[in-house]
Amino acid sequence: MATIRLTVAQALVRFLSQQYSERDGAQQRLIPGCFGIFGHGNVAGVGQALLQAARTGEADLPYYLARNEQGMVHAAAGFAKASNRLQVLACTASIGPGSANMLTGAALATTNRLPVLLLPSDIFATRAASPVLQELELPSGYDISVNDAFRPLSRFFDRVWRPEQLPAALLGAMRVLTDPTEAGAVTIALPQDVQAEAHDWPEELFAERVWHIARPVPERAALTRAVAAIRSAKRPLIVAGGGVIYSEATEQLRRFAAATGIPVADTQAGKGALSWDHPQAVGGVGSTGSPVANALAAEADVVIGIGTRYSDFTTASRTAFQHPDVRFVNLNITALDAAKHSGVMLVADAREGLSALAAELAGYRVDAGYTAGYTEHLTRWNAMVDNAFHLGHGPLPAQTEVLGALNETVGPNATIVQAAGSMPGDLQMLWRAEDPKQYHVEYAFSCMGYEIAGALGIKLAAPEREVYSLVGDGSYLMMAQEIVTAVSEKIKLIVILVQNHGFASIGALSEALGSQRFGTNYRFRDDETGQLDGDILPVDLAMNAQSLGADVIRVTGISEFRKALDVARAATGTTVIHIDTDPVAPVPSSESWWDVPVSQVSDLDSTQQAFKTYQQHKATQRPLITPSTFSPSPFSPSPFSPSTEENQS
Ligand SMILES: Cc1ncc(C[n+]2csc(CCOP(=O)(O)OP(=O)(O)O)c2C)c(N)n1
Ligand SMILES: [Mg+2]
Repeated sequence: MATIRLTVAQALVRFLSQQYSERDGAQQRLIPGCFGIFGHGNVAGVGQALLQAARTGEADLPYYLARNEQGMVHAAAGFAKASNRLQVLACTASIGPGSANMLTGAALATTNRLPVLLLPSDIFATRAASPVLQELELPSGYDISVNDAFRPLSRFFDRVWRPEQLPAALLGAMRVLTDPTEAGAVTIALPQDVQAEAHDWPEELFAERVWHIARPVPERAALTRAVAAIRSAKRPLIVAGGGVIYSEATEQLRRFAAATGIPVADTQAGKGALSWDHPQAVGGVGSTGSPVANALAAEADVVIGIGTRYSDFTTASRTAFQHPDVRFVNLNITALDAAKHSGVMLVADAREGLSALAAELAGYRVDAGYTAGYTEHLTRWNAMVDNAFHLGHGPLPAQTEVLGALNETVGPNATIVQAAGSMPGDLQMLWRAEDPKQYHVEYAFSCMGYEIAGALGIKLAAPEREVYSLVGDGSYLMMAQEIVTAVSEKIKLIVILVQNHGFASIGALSEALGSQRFGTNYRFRDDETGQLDGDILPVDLAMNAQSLGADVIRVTGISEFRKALDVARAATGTTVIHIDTDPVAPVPSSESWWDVPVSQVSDLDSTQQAFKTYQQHKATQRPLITPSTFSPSPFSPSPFSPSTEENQS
């Protein structure tokens, strides 16, 4: 057997550069790059291997220097989401704090079902110099390091204590990264001495490998059950989630909707699965959805969830679906999601599942009266969105006007990025997505700080798109440093920094829950009240962005904002547009709810009042655990004529 002598890190880099993914016959590099920050844990191991690859060309793995390890994992997650989980970035970090900084990113990736490859460095396998700088050193076990904290956050975790373990670790990691039912963080911890250790590797470890991204087809009996359920429906509603977009099933969704007449609501991850102006697109469903979708959800007898994880925002904390006999049909690639709300489980790829359902549902169509009802509601709602986009609010503009000005000018070949604060809600309710890749809101982990770092990864995945990072002042303060990475890599971003001096979102939530906006404003501590309700702080985030190397445009109103957008679009580098908005400007109501528990006892009148309201909503919450059993209707022929073979078995 021919062997090649390389270090573990050199073998890792060479292996990664030979991995490809393939779906529908299209093949691409699985891992086209590596983010990293070096320290003593990886500088001479993975760092040396990346240098050698760049200098000699013996392996191809471009390296991007990030400014914060959490930020680089966010960038990798943004990259994976933008590439429909067909491509993945690796992230190398030093031991201790460098690796621990990746934990939040790992949790975000796994929660969002996005593949990222994390390579935290680890303590000496030989323990020759223990405790090494930044070693946790637990008395209960010397083999425990901070990297064990990745275990519950990762879909695959391995630690390479010996070089011989590397091939199995790598092959296991690639399998999980390319399995859409597993999508999440994949972690291989690399002890710092092992990274530099030489070994004779079998040559075939470095052979080109193509990982097929599966499109599982639905089980025949499950399809029969799903079809029976849908045929029984008088008021069905589709909830389109991120799985529709990752599966590139948007055309199949459009055809399925057109053939059946079933209206389509979407989730944060699914927005754009059906273009907003399609007559059956009824907008977001749930806590921050459109009142049209929520009115349909309230009366739906069969909810068809496609590629959705049914988060509490989607179900309005299980108050959205109020039909006494509501049942669910869940087309999902994972059984975890397909089983939710005791639904009829259709475990399959969204595209395959939709095609199969469409074929079996021939002849089924909702009543014209059902369609007419929501069409009229949609017209009224669209007028309300137009109004929110052109509010003429003053003296400071409303955030909805900023979003409107952007929505009306971006075009389909742009991606807007958001994650936390008041914007995700406004966006889900109001944004008119005309392309499946136009709307990128990370709302599974809703992590402040994702906005700019995630945008960087999206731009790497889709350089042809204009990428707009929408970031609140709170989120900007958590994580703005990847602007520097964008500047140094000459990656163009347009950052829209919405300054409202604190947490508009949590402030409004706090007020609604009787907590009087306590501790949600960025203000001086007032000498008299002792609270953070003094003057506005002398903090200049525009100047901060400028200091990081971005071009900065300050605007004071919507017409200036529109002009600044034109300037930013014409620019070749990263531009930050800074705009002040009114944190308490009016926003249309979703006519929905979100379960955030309120103190059951309190000395405060505001809390007591809020608790009464809370109890009223709580009474409408449903467990959604009724078994979904459907027998095929006697009036519609069974969708299959069973084969003789099946009859015999
Ligand atoms: C990392 C992280 N910490 C805390 C939260 C809880 N949280 C959600 S929104 C928010 C405030 C966001 O402020 P900003 O970015 O200014 O947006 P605004 O609410 O003003 O629109 C906080 C603290 C979070 N989502 N993520
Ligand atoms: Mg804010």
